[in-house]
Amino acid sequence: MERSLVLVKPDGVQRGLIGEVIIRLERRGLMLVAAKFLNVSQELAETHYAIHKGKPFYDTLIKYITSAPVMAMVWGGPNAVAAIRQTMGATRPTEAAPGSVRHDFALEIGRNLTHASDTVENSEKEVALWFTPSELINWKRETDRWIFEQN
Ligand code: DAT
Ligand code: MG
Repeated sequence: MERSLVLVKPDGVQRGLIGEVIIRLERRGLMLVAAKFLNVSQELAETHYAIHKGKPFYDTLIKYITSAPVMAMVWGGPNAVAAIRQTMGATRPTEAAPGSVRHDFALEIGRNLTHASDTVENSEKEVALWFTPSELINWKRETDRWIFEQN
């Protein structure tokens, strides 16, 4: 099953939007695979955002993600990476599709509420960075056959 790391970043937690993010992913039919609430260490933040090192927004991005707790989750399902990116919306909230989380709840790129893996390759790396194998729950839902064409 394809999986994606999803973070409700500090602004989403502070604004009480953890439930809003979860309800949208649940309603879409995606499956929760893992979840934990944590303060992000400097080291984890730097590894997670290593691809952005050297960019003008890098330092403020690291400060933002380490500034307060985040809700880290793994969600799975068919085409989970693309589906979740779509549900979250484009990086810049003013370019995010109406109905997406970033459109509906955010205004600024530096306060865009969530993170979701951008490719299947990166999703596997991110899942392994944030969670141990034993934290990933492999389970079946009674409704799977009504949501997944193949299961
Ligand atoms: P995404 O979070 O949609 O995967 P990204 O990986 O390109 O976006 O960037 C990571 C985060 O960095 C993004 O959520 C917000 C911030 N960011 C990206 N581009 C930025 C920019 N041009 N100015 C300020 N912050 C930016
Ligand atoms: Mg990204």
